[in-house]
Amino acid sequence: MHTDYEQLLIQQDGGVLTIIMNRPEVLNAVTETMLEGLGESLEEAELDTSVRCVVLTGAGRAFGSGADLRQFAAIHTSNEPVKVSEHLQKYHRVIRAIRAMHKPVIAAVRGVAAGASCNLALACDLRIVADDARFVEAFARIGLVPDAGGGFFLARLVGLGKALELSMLADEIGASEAERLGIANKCVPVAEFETAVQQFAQRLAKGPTRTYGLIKELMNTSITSDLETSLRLEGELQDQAIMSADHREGVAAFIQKRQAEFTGQ
Ligand code: T3D
Repeated sequence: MHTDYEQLLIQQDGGVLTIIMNRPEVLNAVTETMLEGLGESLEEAELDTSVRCVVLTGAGRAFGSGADLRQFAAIHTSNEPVKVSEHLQKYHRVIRAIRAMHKPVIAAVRGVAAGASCNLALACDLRIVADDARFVEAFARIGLVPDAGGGFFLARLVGLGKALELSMLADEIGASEAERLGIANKCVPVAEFETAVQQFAQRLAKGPTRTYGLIKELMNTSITSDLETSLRLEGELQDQAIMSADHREGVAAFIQKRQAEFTGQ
């Protein structure tokens, strides 16, 4: 893995690759440089067979404060029309890489996750949060619509009514509310956060990785398809899963009354 990025720290421990957004002085506000690094490192992680789980997190006291508003302010000093949709392609590359990755991607959220940073967390497969975590769809506070995938993932995670409320009022929700709404999969005390994230990620990294990729494909497809499509796809994917070494290992471990040792194949 290439680990030399200007605004990211990349660490690998066994099968767990941790990508840390690293601008703690501005609560990891997102820039083009950061997005390019995220896109590139996530695409590399997909190809690297030694990586079996990815953790996305922020350096310091926050996950991320959304788009860098100082860069926005600089854009608005000129009266030229701003075509932000082209710039958003950089977020979309990151979101596609997360969703298409054939291995689990966890957002580890401590402190605030605002605006585009909040929505990058929502695009991940699972979210483990510290009890000081705060989520805020901050866009409407500055007259913007939710971007960075928020229009897709938020409504699917919390339902349409709640998604509209969170987007229009742009109020913060805390960790326990995020857990109640299904945004957070697991909430832990801040003092235990780093250990809990690593335990959670290492557990996933020792799982049947190839099957996890198929599970992602099934669930990704289910949110935009009908029953018949999903039933057909589950058959196709199960044909692949049943031929995997990890399926054979899982059955053998059950019969031999021992813990399964998955290789990810
Ligand atoms: O890129 C695109 O075109 C796509 C569009 C994306 C749109 C968005 O993401 S819109 C949402 C943008 N984000 C926001 O509106 C959030 C702005 N920040 C805040 O409201 C607050 O900072 C927080 C609620 C996130 C955290 O509050 P708090 O009190 O914990 O921290 P703070 O003191 O406000 O922030 C600490 C420092 O980070 C501070 O710098 P200073 O004064 O110590 O030098 C603050 O200015 C800086 N900071 C925080 N957020 C941003 C930021 N600097 C640049 N951009 C930010 N988004």
